[in-house]
Amino acid sequence: MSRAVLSLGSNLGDRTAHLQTAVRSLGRTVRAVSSIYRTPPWGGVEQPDFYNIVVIAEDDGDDPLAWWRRCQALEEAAGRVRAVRWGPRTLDADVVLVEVHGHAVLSDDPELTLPHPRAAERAFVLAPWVEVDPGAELPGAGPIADLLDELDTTGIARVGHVH
Ligand code: PH2
Ligand code: MG
Ligand code: MG
Repeated sequence: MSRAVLSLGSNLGDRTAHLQTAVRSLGRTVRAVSSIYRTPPWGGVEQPDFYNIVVIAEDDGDDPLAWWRRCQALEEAAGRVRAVRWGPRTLDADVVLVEVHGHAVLSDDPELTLPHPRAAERAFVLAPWVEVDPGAELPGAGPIADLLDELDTTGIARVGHVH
């Protein structure tokens, strides 16, 4: 049994539709979906605003890499092209945290580092995550609500829902 916190983002094409399709593809694993947040681009590349959500999902397996493979498949299905690091994309699907049998997985596997090494610095991850799991903690960093308090949330706004 494993539980994953996934961060999905889109800033090319129909951003809502890309998020919607991804959530549908996750199907019966989905336990919670945040509102859609419009977020200014993080990371220094000039590009359109992102739409971001956080999804909490569960499955019966205990392989954290299964979540990474699912995320890769979602990006491929959205026709993602890898051009610029931290640049524009139809869909980015990141695994933020995985718990197996209730315990957070810590991993420095270069393919899937867990928890996500930059989650604590990213209001576009923490704001939607706090909405769906306000008491959550990021191992090694602390309660996500406290982490979010430390960040600049200027320009972040809830703009809708995935249906
Ligand atoms: N994803 C990035 C780079 N910058 N900025 C926002 N606001 N949202 C994202 O999802 C995002 C980003 C690359 O993963
Ligand atoms: Mg990302
Ligand atoms: Mg990614």
